[in-house]
Amino acid sequence: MFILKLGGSVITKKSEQGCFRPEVMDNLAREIKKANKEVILVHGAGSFGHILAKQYELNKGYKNKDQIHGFSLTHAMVQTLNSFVLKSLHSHNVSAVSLSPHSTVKLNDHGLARMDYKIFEEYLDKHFTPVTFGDVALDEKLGFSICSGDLLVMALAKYFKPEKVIFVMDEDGLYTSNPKINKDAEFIESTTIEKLEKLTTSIDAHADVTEDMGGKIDTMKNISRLGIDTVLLNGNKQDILYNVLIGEDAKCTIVYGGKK
Ligand code: IP8
Repeated sequence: MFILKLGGSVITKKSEQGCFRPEVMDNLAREIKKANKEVILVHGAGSFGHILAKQYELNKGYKNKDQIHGFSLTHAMVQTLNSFVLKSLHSHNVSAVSLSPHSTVKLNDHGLARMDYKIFEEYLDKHFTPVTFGDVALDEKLGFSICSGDLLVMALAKYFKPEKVIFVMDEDGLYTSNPKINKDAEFIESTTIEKLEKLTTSIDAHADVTEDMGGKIDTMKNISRLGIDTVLLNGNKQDILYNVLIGEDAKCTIVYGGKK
């Protein structure tokens, strides 16, 4: 089985609040259906979640009453994005079911305190495709905070030990430096986490409330420590996801799990 994270920067236009990219999502849904693999899908919040979460400083936890409203607005926005994602999956005959983190996950000081894995298992057993997403969630220490899609990916990878974790992004993968500003940046086809430690790179110029490239590299390191391979690929390009899912060659970066 595979765990796929559909990055918010691919399925939404990150600079424009609440702007979904249906044609990109439709392509990804078509490729997921065509590959016919067992998958758990996690999607980011993109411009449906990050702009409001930043405005209300939700990741700092409960500080003032206004944030309560901000929390519910942010949740409504990411739920809306999730319904767009589901609609696209359904129109491509993927039997997706939504598992919303704000009601199935409890955080503690940004970390995961509880998660209902059994419900994912049960839906998988019945041949559904579970879909979860970056959301706001209750936090035992902070009152509430942000539950990022990457946190969910990490927890699900630990529990389900998938064949691969795939991050679908708006870049081909990793470069030795930021390709947007450095023309000498070299593409990395495969690497290990030890080599990755030495690299400084930037995949996305937009700063999120939950992650930057440093955060993404930390997630990959943790997945690698589980002995699981991580793939980073471009969701804007046709058939890359499909080829990776069926084990064909495609332009992407593989971070090998464990020591290879
Ligand atoms: O886009 C963040 O999830 P991510 C969730 O996966 C919110 O980091 C509400 C900003």
